[in-house]
Amino acid sequence: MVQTLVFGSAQADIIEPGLGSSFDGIDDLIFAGAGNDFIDLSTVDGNVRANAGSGDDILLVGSQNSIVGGPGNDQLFVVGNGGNTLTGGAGVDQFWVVNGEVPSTPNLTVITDYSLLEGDVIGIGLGGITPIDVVITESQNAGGAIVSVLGVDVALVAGVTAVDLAVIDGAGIGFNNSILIIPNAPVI
Ligand SMILES: [Ca+2]
Ligand SMILES: [Ca+2]
Ligand SMILES: [Ca+2]
Repeated sequence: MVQTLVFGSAQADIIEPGLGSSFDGIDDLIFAGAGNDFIDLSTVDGNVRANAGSGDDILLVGSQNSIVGGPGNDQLFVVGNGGNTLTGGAGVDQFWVVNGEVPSTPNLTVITDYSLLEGDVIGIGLGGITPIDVVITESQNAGGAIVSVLGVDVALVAGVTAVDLAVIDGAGIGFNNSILIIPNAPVI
């Protein structure tokens, strides 16, 4: 259990385990700093924590990790089997909780700060998916809404209720093979 601290620069950085350092990602702590950073932790299944800082960042994450987009319009992608904690921070963030594959067993990725006011978006990217494949229900024991894809619970969206969210087909707005979950129209 060696914890490596990894620091980016004030410019755009590419950070991934094995690149130019001894860090393997597991149990490590990453601060990317300012700039539009790209952090690829898709191969890491184990307690890596990353904060992308300011800038419009892209983060890829495997399983059982915790990532923070920070200020800016960030894109967070879950590539592994789930169980991650995602925090977008200020800005219009995209939380892609399914990318090409639905986990075989429920393994909730928690979105801690989905913001209806900022218009954060939850994405489900999967060939052939249609809006009826995505169901949003009230969480029974944790405050939030559960996102289920093809019958598998994949995400807990903390701090919102199911009726706050709307499911739309992404194809009409340039996201082919994607379902997007966006803030429902406000009740007047
Ligand atoms: Ca940086
Ligand atoms: Ca950021
Ligand atoms: Ca946000």
